[in-house]
Amino acid sequence: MAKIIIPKPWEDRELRAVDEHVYLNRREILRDLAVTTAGLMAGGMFASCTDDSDQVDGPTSSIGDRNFTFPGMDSLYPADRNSNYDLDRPMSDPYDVTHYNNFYEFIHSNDEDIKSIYKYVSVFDTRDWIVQVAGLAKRTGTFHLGDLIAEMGLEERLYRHRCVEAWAMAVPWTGFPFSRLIQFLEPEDTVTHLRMQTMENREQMQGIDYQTWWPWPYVEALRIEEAMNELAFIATGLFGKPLSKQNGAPVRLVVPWKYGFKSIKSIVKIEFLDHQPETFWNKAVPAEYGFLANVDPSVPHPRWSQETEIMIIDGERRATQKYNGYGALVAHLYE
Ligand SMILES: Nc1nc2c(c(=O)[nH]1)N[C@H]1C(S)=C(S)[C@@H](COP(=O)(O)O)O[C@H]1N2
Ligand SMILES: [Mo]
Repeated sequence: MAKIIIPKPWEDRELRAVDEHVYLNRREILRDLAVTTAGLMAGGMFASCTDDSDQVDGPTSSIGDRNFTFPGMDSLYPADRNSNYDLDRPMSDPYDVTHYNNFYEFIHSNDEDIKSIYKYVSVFDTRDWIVQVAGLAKRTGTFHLGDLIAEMGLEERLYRHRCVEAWAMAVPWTGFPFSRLIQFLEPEDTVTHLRMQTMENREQMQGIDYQTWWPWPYVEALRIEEAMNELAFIATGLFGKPLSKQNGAPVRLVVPWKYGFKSIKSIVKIEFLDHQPETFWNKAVPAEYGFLANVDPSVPHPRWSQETEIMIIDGERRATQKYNGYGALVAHLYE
């Protein structure tokens, strides 16, 4: 967010568009992983990462490194695809989606950029994940994420992703509609906003101590009507498997009509409010990151145009679409 990083064309990898069904071909993924894992092992970065090649048929086989689990989780992945949410572009390559990330909690040196976050997440402990629910709702308290997932059920959706820094992807998320969770928690009529907060663990997230100038913890918020919109999605999985840590394991928000920074990762707290709360980027740099942050080609970022976006998959530039192409579903929220 603080700096714009224009992706260079990949030099070390074959440029190829991935057909939307290719990721289900586990042999293909395994081939990609073998290369990745070998590189990581050689660099000694994933000291705690075991060779998972013998588990490749189960959802615990790794696109990235993860450890969240609960009884029965394996049977939930891959979830059935909800075909109401289709793409106008090829799905991004699993390698790109798990190696080109924004997760500031894990950036701990000036030299690091978003292409190296995956190297620093292995210490992130996502076992026994608890989500705290607070504020103006009937069901508040602490919930085991596994219990919530079992209660909500899972489906897969293909969504476009557009970072405020102008890079874009197309990602198959697994999860459930935010509205289903909100209804389950029974908010009071006076609720106007939902506030969400990321894990703040200074030992595991070295970026927090390194970047002392940011207002930790990472916080985002939506208006209640936005959170209830059918597109707002709580993701627990990616490419038919549980989320990898660098993508916000074990549970994150996905709001594809807004710039990526609204889609908060690794959520530990959800709060129902009757006012608009402060949010991380809006508080840190209000002139650059608005509260709503709806994708809009006609509103430039103060330091760059938003008229086009760059597909990470191949470096292709495309015209940015208002509401990231989801206007038919969300434009009425802003009339
Ligand atoms: N907690 C937290 N959530 C976050 C971020 C972050 O730095 N910390 N980065 C955001 C930004 S700017 C983007 S573009 C997306 C990136 O998600 P991805 O890495 O899964 O593509 O996560 C968003 N959620
Ligand atoms: Mo972003």
